[in-house]
Amino acid sequence: MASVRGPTPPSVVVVGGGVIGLTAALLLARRGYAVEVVARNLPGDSLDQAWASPWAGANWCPFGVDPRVCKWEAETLEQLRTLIPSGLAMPLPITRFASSEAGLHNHWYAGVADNYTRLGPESCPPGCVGVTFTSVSVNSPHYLEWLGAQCTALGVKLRRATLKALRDAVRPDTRAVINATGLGAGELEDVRDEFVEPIRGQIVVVRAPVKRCVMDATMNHPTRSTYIIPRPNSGGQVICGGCYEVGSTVREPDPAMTRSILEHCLARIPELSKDGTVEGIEIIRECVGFRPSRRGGPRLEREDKTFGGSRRVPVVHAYGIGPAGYQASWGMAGEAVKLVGDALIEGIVVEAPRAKL
Ligand code: FLA
Repeated sequence: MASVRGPTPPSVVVVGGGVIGLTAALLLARRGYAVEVVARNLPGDSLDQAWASPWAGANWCPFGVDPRVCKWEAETLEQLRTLIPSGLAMPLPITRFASSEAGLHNHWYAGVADNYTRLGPESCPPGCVGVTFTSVSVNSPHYLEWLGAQCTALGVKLRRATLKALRDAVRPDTRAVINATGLGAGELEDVRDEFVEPIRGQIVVVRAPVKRCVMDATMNHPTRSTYIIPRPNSGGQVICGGCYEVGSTVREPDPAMTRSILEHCLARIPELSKDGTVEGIEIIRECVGFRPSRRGGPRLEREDKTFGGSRRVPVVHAYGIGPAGYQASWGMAGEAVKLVGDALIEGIVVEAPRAKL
């Protein structure tokens, strides 16, 4: 991808400090842009339920067959593998169960993930299907801090601000904007995307000697699934989930769901408990986070906007990835950065035609 060198590198503003925004800022900075990230939450902040990224389970396990997302996920797995030697990403044997073949997404990533193996019926819950492969996981708060450090090392400015509109982040020298505001895209006055919606996730963070992942979508329940994801560099923390409640904004964890999550996770990975009982599981905390999703799928497109005055500025919208933020991050951010480059090469920053007096 072209880089932009020169006396005054073009200035690009990234709005949003989650995994997509920070990855886009890093890719822009690596290509020589002058980058400012403007965000309500920044790496290192304590947990805020309005900021999805630090809550994520953050493993790699595709959720569907949208060709765009599959491409982003395949590219991201390649990038995450390069972070294994440093310990930032952890290789993870994963077992995935589904109620039917449809839940295995046409096995599209059989050639992408290492050691992809279909399970026989004897290794699956009755009547279900399954596969195993080698995934990776990251410790999402740590990973965000790593992204932030990589960005600042390349001169990216991280500025904390709560914006009412994208225009509040645009400066006279801003040549392009990346809108990576997640659920914020539904609230920004000059975006107001009505398709943006939260998908509520409740998890229990426990401590246990577990180094394998199970993703079990065989519960015949519209919003529940069972997943166990060990976190690297966390002193043995394991994410136990969970639920996918579309549109729910309930912030408090439901104690009954916590119990149910632990029972289902324990049934899949007995070593979660010191004595085989739910009471023998060392609970660190219960959490509720809101996946930044979008009806119809993620939005990745350029919109040339006039922010007051006459100058039009290319805005690349990059949000709505929902539960796949980390596992699609490098691919999605990379495509957003390419759209910025294309826009600047086209010299889109032109004076709008002046009114004929
Ligand atoms: N991506 C995580 C989530 O959506 C999962 O909670 F891995 F747990 F699925």
